[in-house]
Amino acid sequence: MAYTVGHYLGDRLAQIGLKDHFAVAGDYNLVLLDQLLEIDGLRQVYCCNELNCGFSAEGYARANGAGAAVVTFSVGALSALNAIGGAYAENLPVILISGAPNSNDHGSGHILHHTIGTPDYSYQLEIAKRLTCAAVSVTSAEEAPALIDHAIRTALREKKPAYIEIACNVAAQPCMRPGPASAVLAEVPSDPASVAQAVEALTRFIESRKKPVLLIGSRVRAAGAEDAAIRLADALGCAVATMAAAKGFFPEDHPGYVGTFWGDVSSPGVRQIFDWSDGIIALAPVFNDYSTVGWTAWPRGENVVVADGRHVSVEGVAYDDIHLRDVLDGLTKAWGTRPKKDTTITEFHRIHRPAAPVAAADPSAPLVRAEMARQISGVLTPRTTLIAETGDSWFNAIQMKLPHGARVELEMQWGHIGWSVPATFGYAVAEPERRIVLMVGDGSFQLTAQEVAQMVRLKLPVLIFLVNNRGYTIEVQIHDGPYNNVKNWDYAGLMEVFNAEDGRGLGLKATTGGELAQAIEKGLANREGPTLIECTIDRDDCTSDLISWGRRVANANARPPEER
Ligand code: TPU
Ligand code: MG
Repeated sequence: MAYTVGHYLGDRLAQIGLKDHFAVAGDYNLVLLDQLLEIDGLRQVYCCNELNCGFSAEGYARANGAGAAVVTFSVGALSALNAIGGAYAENLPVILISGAPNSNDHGSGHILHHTIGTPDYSYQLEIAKRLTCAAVSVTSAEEAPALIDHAIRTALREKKPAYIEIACNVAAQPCMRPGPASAVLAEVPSDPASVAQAVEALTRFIESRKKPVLLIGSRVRAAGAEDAAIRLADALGCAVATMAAAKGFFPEDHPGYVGTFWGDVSSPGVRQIFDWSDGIIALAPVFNDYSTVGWTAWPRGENVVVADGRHVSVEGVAYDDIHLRDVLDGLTKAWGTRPKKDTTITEFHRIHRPAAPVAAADPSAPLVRAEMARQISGVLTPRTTLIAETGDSWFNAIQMKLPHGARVELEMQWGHIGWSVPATFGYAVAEPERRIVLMVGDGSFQLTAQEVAQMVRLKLPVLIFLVNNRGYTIEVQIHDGPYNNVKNWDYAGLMEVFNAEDGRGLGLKATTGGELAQAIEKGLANREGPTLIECTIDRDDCTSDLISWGRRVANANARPPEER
């Protein structure tokens, strides 16, 4: 059997650790899909539409380190590109692979189906260039290896998505075989001089401060610096907080961990410690309007050091070409056995009294948000990943105390409602051994609901908490109007539709605490498919954090144009 361009691509995907790729079929990619099916150890997983396909690959990348989605030209790829924008925003190497017109048609003046009706097919590549770190068009077998490798290598190095389009008549053309995986996996090492000087500068900075704190940002995972941050926290002994979007990126049972720093909606006591601190070391943060609570809590100035994945600046000097983890490990080593900088954790324990556990509600009383959140946090184990959708689900998830090893996935930078359903599907495909729990609002669910059918198809025992509060409550808090009401659905009833003749998904309704507890029990026992529990709560029953945060974000949105 001839070795083909499609085989080359498939083997490279397998070499970088993919066991699955997500796909929606179309005539521009059918031959390519045939080639990919022939790769040992690389499963083809299907999605209902290309937006979901992109988000599934994004969720897969969260669990697995990288993901891939294969779609058809234009009608497919343009939908998937929204999810690719999300992967860019969220720092995830997702490879979008699109079938493309026959190489003979490029530049021929022919008008093809599925295109915008002009003979120039370059528009998709041009759009993809803006949303990826590398975008290539493969129109001959000879150039395929170099182009495919460039896209994959760049995505892995930069932790950003890449785009590969392959002309439909080239996918099955004979091709060279790939060499060792290191050609696409090898990282560019840190510049040792830059690391050494950054470590020196940071050591001086910390020595000169009495009350340092560590702030863990959402890019710390992409930087591969989560473990190095723990080692540094051990060495310094100071207080450590996570930013909202970095929930779960630092162990919450660590002795230095104080909670979420998020301005006015920080965990109790955390804002005070940050206000008191004279040295904030922010590791791979993203300071945007959401994370700064409408620009009301933006750590900056001379008491703040901001370190990014490949760059650190300390007191006006930029240290480039570093890996954050190398700098953190260098700093940990340099700190050695010097006295701990633990004033901030000591003070935190003085001002903060742990709250009493929330008492269970009367099991027959109508379900309220607090009871729902209490019961959901009860299903978290060290092997759980909680995926929380845009909406009050964010705030509920962020307030939960995570057992060691539990993870949370949020999409706070892109914030596409509906992301979580396909992302959960992708995550569950990658991590069948973990307990996967999704918390999603009714409004968000309506965008991408059909992907639950793929969980049914693959018998994934995902636990879905569908919060039916009859609308876009997060938007109600930011700016209300009739556009925030949604048509009610029989969400639990949908499971029958998705099951059809052979599925084992379970759809349950909870209108009281007692019903919710029973539904959770049934859901945990169902290993043959997803369980969707529709939790009915009042339209304005939300966290107080959502209300405070929403008001501040609305204020930031409402700033009048400045006079020039
Ligand atoms: O818990 P809750 O009610 O806040 O969540 P739900 O019901 O999922 O409502 C989410 C409401 C929402 C909207 C409509 N949050 N952000 N948006 C704006 C928005 C619109 N379209 C996309 C693709 N993403 C968005 N974030
Ligand atoms: Mg809602």
